[in-house]
Amino acid sequence: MANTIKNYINGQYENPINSNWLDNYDPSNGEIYGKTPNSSKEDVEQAYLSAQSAFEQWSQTTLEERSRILLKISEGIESQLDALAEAESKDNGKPISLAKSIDIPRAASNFRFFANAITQFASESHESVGQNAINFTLRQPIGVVGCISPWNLPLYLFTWKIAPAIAAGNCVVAKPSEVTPMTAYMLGEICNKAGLPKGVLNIVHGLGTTTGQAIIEHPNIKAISFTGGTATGAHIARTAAPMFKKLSLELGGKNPNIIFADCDYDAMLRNTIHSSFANQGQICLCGSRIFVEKSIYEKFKNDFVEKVKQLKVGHPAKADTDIGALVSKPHLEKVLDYINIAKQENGTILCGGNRITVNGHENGYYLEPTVIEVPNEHCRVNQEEIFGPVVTIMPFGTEDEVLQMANKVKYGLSATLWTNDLNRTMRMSNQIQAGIVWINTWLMRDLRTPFGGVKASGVGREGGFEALRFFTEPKNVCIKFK
Ligand code: TXE
Repeated sequence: MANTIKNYINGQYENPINSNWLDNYDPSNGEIYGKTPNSSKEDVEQAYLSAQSAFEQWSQTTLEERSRILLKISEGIESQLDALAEAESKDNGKPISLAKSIDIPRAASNFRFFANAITQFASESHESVGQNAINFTLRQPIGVVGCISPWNLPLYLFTWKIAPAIAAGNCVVAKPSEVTPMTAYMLGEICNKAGLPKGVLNIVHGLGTTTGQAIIEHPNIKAISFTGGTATGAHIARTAAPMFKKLSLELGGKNPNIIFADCDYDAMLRNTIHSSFANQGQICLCGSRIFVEKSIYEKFKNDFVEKVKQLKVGHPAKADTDIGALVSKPHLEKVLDYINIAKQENGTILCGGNRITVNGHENGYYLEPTVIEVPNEHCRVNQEEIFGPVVTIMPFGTEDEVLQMANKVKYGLSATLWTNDLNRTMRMSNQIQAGIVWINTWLMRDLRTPFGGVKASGVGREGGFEALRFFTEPKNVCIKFK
């Protein structure tokens, strides 16, 4: 069958040992278009053994050589921009324009960034003055590490973990989401062409409950970097804790987008469309709770809804599509359930709210972009992560009031503020419970910055030297001299 995905172990493509396969769906038309291994414990063990045997040599490879190989992988991704973007769009349902302009270029940037970062990574030294001693810190690779990624930004998030892990000298057992395995599959060949030694990266495909579970339970996989749902993150933490694994958990969000009357209105409106509906709203950073200062609430509501209605929902491969298909049928059903919950909670659907069909692709998972005016901040659609093209809006009176509402959720990933009052930006940035605060912008990323959340949005930070610190163990060495 065409589009058969295989595991990538020790530099080779392999079928799953138990010949267990999953169907791979095309969200744009609901059809099965390929198959993916549902790898067992035995496959994960093969991947682990391959990583383990590559570790000694890879961890001793010079930084210059590691950096050179990572740059080659980055170039390999860039040289296959069109093919990778096409595959990502088909697998995930996202518009091809987005895959081409954001997802795949960012996957290349991840490798380029960590190729450079590792050459600048330094460790501390402490002179024990008056005691004739000096302390310094070795930052040593951990060994074999596990990287598990989700379906919303498939290659983008997969490489965001793998690149720092191997740059720091580790060997990796990685699992992409079983819902979007295609570009991770293609990465294996790119790594071979770039000269990545066999076994440094091993990619196993399959369900979270089988393949993922085998990775997190493996006694010798010493660190897990995970991005996905909060419930899965809690399960991973419970499983890994008795084995004292190092964990980086990047989980869900329910991020506030707070709009004050003094903001640059046009820039805010443009960006708010984007922060609400980019990637069909399936980004953990989307500003899914919109709070608007009372004095401009009615104007914003009218202007925003009018603009949302203009967004074009269409086949992901079409160049003029703004909103493609949701990733899977169960996910579409989950999002539709939340729209029903909103109605039961006396929310007002200002626009959207329905599944729609796209001509010629009647079984695709398409949903209208949806704006819900909520009666209060406590309702479920304002508290729980929906992760689809659905936002809530409500007015607020004062800065204190909106701060309280913004912080009154279990999540704390990101927040966006629209205001030109510098004092207010400082006051609110200090008090808002989030790992990232954007002022007058959204999802502006500098890969050197710490990335992650607080509360139920996760533990640890990715990005820049934070990622290199996560993927290394610090060791203090103290030298006494005479
Ligand atoms: O994610 P899962 P799901 C949120 C979003 C979404 C919800 C559930 O709200 O609706 O999570 O999505 C692997 N051991 N986010 O169910 O299951 C799984 O195979 C090891 C936010 O699709 O968390 C996949 O590779 N691994 C998020 C990865 O975990 C396991 C992005 C993520 O899947 C596992 C995606 C297990 N027991 C969803 N169970 C974000 N933070 O951006 C699953 N997995």
